[in-house]
Amino acid sequence: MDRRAFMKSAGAGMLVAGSGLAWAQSTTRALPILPLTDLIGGIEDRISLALMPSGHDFGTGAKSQTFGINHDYLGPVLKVKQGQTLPFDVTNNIGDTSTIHWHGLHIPGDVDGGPHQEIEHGFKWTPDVPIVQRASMNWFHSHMHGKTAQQTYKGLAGVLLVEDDASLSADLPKTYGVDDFTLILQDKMFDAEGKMAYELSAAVFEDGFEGDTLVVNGAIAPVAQTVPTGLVRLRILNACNARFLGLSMENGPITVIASDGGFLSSPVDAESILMSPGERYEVLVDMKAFEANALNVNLNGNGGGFFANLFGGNQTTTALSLTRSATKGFDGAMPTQLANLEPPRPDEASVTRSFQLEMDIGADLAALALAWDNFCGDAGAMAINGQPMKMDRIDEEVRKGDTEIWRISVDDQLHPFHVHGCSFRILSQNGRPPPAYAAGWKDMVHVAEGWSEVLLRFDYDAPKDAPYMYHCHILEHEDCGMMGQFTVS
Ligand SMILES: [Cu+2]
Repeated sequence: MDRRAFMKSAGAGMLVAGSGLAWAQSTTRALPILPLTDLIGGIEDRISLALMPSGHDFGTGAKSQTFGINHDYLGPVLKVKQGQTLPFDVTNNIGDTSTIHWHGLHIPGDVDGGPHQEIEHGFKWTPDVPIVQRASMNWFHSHMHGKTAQQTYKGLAGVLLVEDDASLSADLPKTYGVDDFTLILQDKMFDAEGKMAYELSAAVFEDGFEGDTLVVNGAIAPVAQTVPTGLVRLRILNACNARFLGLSMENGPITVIASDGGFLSSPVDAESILMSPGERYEVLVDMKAFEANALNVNLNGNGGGFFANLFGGNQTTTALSLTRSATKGFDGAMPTQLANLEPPRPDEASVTRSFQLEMDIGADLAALALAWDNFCGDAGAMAINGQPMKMDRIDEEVRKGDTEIWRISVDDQLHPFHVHGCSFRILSQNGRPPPAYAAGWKDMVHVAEGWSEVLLRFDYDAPKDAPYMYHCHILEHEDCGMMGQFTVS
């Protein structure tokens, strides 16, 4: 084993051996339905999002110290419509500076909520966010440079569902909490008292922080829900800091209807799907076909290491079990056509850029872990194209309206790459065509051996003082400097 393979294995081993597997899987809890703020009918007041410290019981019987947005852990599900402008009042009372980034939205840099739109403790940020894009599942989370991992893990995240005329009239399940569910999947570590834990070490910097316990909407899995007989829609977000999740159904294939940026052209049946941190997929479950079904999650979607396998790390966990009731629900059939999705046109690209993600640029990660209070500081331990993220350096300048190809490569393990300000199409993922479920609109791409290529276009301004970001979505890597900045004009 080389050094990195050993670090990876040792890290996984410590996590599994030193932890509370006992918290998991012993009880089935009810699926928490995240509170919905439905703004489809119109927006009368400013939309308040209050970031605050709180306490939350994930199901261990103990209250963990958390952050929440209007709630004790995570935020509301906001449902909005294409054409609206969202007047946000984001107030920060967490005791530290933060930001809220709208992940997936096609919006100008000055309202994007990246590291340059800091909200100091006790202050309010009031962006007017235009919703221009098609129906899609987006989310919002802390993007505070150096502290994104810690703040998002503690609960600064929520979901933003964009609908449009087509999605609102589509023959799909859309009764929230009845046949249409939003699921936020996360992995957590709990200490012996059942309190959520987060600690950085050299190994954690290498892999990103991985917990051993799957949590769904803030409750330890498995969770259960009774549903009507008919089609059921699951809108799923992987909000883990670092874990790739392998998703499958207990019975039958997993049927994917939408990816990060919108509907696929038609439903795609897969045996399993691999979901990186930051990715969203929408899935339909046919509850006429089976009396009961379950969404299963392999916590080692990216394979795990030697110790992970040794300690039973390659386990598949039930995330959500569904039982049908006698109630008649959404009566439509499985759709055959969802959207008009043209094949990507790489011949339209006028610029190609290359990005090399780098884990090891010589920093002492163990010293870094000791130096800070469980965040990455500004030490620049990781890089893209040899440069760790610097707030005052612009790395790329993009011309508005140009179509470009971005080619991303890595020096070792699997990383999820995210670009702000657009949705893109994947031309190749690790040198191969993307799986059919990832061939539609995306803002995340997996990068391992070989390279991945995406086709993108930026239509909004991002000036020097409010640039967009591109970065690894393993949050500890991002915090450590695996991020760059670009302007659009
Ligand atoms: Cu990474």
